[in-house]
Amino acid sequence: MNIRIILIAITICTLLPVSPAPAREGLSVDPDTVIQANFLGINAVHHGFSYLPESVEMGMTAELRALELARVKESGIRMARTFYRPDWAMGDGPWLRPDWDSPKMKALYAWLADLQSIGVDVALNMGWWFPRDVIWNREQHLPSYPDDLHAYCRWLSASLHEIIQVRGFTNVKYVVMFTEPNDMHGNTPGAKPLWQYYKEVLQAVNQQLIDDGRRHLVKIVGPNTSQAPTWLDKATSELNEVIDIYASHNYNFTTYQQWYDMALTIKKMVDPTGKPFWIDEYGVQDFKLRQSGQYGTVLALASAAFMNAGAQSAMLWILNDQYYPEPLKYLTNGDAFLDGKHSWGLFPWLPESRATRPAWEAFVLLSRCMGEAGSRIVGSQGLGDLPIAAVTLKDGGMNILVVNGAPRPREVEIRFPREVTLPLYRHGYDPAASTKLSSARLPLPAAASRGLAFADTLTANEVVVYSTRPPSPDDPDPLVSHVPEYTHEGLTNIALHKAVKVSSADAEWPAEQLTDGKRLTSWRSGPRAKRQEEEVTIDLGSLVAVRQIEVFPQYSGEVGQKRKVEDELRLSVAGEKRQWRRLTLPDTRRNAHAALITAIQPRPIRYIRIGVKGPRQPGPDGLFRAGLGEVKVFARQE
Ligand SMILES: [Ca+2]
Repeated sequence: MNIRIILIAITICTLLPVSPAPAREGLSVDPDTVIQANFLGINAVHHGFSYLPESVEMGMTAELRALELARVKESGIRMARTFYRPDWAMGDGPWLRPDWDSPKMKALYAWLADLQSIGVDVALNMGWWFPRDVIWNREQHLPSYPDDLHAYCRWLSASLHEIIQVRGFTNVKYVVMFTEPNDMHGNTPGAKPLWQYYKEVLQAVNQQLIDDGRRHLVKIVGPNTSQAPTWLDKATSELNEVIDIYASHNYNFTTYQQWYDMALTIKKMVDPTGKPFWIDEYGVQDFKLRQSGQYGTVLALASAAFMNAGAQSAMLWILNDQYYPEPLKYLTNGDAFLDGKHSWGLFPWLPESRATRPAWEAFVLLSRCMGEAGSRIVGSQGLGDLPIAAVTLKDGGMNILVVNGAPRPREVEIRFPREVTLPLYRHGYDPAASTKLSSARLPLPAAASRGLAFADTLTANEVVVYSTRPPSPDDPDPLVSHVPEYTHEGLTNIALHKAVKVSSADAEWPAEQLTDGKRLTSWRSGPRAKRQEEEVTIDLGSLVAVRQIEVFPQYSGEVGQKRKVEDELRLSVAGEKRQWRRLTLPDTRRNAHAALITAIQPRPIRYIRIGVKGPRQPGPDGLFRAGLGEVKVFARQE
């Protein structure tokens, strides 16, 4: 141990009050050992969905889209990984001619332009499911379509040409070859082994891009396997000519050591190739943890682990809650997918709430400070429950991350093997505090140590970044997140599974389907000789202060067009005495399935009544039926 440090430690100790102080933990940074010379930062999966019809249906507006973009900028990510599939240009047919001006492609371009305007790069997923997305819109390779593979390669190459060369979205720099391809969705031609087909597809893609003179446009990322390191051995030995960046992931770890071991396994397999690797997804499935401040600490432990293992980038699953497009549009499952919305994000679906979740602020701190163009991850030595990670910046500065993984305060001393410019700014995230982020611009107590060490105290589970760089004047605030004005935070659909009375019903389309939480399942009236109004009444069971009502038309398979609501729907509400009061619904909807959303001043409501007329044209049997997909009623959760 350096004598000077001991002397300083003694001096500081003598100044402290005579209470039993916790032992000081010694951590160190070695700025001369480079672990990753081209760190691309702490990034996220953030899908280019905001302009898609599916998002518009669920309440996305120009104003909220601008807010989403402002959040992406504020988050500090430098790269977003997004879902993209052949159907966006080709619709539902099997390898139809691509329409590069389709509504979904236009939506993608608009989103890419937004990200380009704030300097965020994009890793574009070239299909999601493997091998299914090589044989778009069918589950099976059919002998009648022998050309699947080449159709896929042509689509991929043409996509890059159109997006990057024609439209100018040069921020698309990476293509991600499916997600979790080893999980096998769909089948392979002639029941070929899955790996064999994956290898063929990647080789064919590579050749197509070379033949088209487009290989330089992007780096190819693969094999994106779950349960790291499945397939990495095969990929590194058989596809090293094709893959530029290796990627793998896993979920549900909560300690530094677990995340580190996972990342180290990937590193060990990739190292002999000399190529970089990404942790292309990560997160924890525990819904309650994700809603808590503690999740911010878990993300920091993971980030420190990935950095110390030498990952070039890590991508959180997912930046914000998003509604997925077809074919996940109506998906509900036990993993936070509810009627097409995936709630794994650091902030909720914006039309529902403009709040951010507690861990958002930890992520902002990590992403903003720990990665930027030209930054290098350098060596450090910490403890399993007190990890440290450090980056040196282009301008000679340094940012150091220390995470207290223990639920008690810790005193730390951070040491250097040679004199360095010490960090002067301390940015802390305290998962238990009501104001989680704090920024100190004052010299740390250690400034007197002539650049060899500094000391600090971390609160329980605190995440701290020490930085040499003063907060930029361009930053709206030194890392302190702006939680925009409260709107609908904590609202819950209280109509879920509530009783519904209907004027008539088809036995196969019962009233319960109006409040089962899914847009896709509908109530439908009995058949009528003439078009007439049917009535549905939802009983909330007691008076509730309702803030928003959403009415979903029944699913018809119809697409596109804006529609006038006109006399199709009448919405009224009442208290215990059933004195009905009419509410106004939006007079048009963006397309056939768009929700009709009515925000109201909170008022006690027990009954919601909707009068609904079916289509003007009768069904094939000459009879008229009305229907509705779902009614959601939002109030604050008790
Ligand atoms: Ca339903």
